[in-house]
Amino acid sequence: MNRLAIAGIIAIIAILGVLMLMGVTATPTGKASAILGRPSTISLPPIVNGAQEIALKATRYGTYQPNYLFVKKGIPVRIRYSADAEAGCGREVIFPEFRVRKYAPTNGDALIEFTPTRAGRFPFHCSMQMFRGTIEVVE
Ligand SMILES: [Cu+2]
Repeated sequence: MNRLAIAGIIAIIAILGVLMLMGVTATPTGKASAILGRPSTISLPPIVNGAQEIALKATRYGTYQPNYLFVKKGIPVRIRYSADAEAGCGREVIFPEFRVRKYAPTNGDALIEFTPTRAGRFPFHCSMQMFRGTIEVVE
């Protein structure tokens, strides 16, 4: 092997090392990471009547509030889903991983219920993927 090839391999290993330190390839842990929009600390929702209860809202600004959710694997999740009057297409939310598609009513909440069975980060979004969020299931 010539020197150039060896230098190239060393550079690749160094880049991979940096990416790992940044958490780019990390699996869910409590550590800070470079995942876009991911809070650096995991905060799990309170358990109400046996389910992890979360209030999720589609805002008039084109965002879900909050847009990053943590839940624990194996415990039912109950999301109370609402939307601002001007939320437009964000009134609808889809969680592909959990086969959920719901519309927030004009007044009050839609109930979304599922039990996460595997750890990982899963997207949720409106039908056109303009409103976006992530639900992270931790062990
Ligand atoms: Cu949309």
